[in-house]
Amino acid sequence: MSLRLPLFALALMALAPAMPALAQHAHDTHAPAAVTIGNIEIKDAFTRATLPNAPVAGGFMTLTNKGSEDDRLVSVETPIARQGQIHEMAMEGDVMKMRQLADGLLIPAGESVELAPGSYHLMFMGLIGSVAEGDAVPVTLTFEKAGTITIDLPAGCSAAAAPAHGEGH
Ligand SMILES: [Cu+2]
Repeated sequence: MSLRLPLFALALMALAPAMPALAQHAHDTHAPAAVTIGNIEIKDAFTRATLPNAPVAGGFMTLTNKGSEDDRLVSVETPIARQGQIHEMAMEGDVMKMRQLADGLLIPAGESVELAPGSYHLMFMGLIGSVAEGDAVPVTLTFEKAGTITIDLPAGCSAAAAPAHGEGH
């Protein structure tokens, strides 16, 4: 018992932020609505189902820096792809293109940065297999100051199908 107690306490601490979400959505993926590492809060993370043989998938979420110092998302990794990148959308001439943020994504102190379709996003390059709706895709995010955390991105319907659903994402 004396050995089990600390483990149990640790497990409780790890689960605590997820509990409200689990209570409401006990039937689906274990993705809590928000998780926190250091001063960074990660909210509403999701990915999308891919079509068969799609080379890439995207990752989306809202990152809020609750600290008084700027932080930076510097890298992203996932077992479903050979490489994770951080992308922005930018105008090149009169064409909107995405490009990699080589220095990562700045998350200014006290501000939120939204990663969303058509804006900043995570890009999983060289997909290994495909992502099906309902999958939970583990993604490891590393912040310059807040450190490293692995979260599950629940996979919604594919981009191609999204407009028909009439949802925000
Ligand atoms: Cu991209």
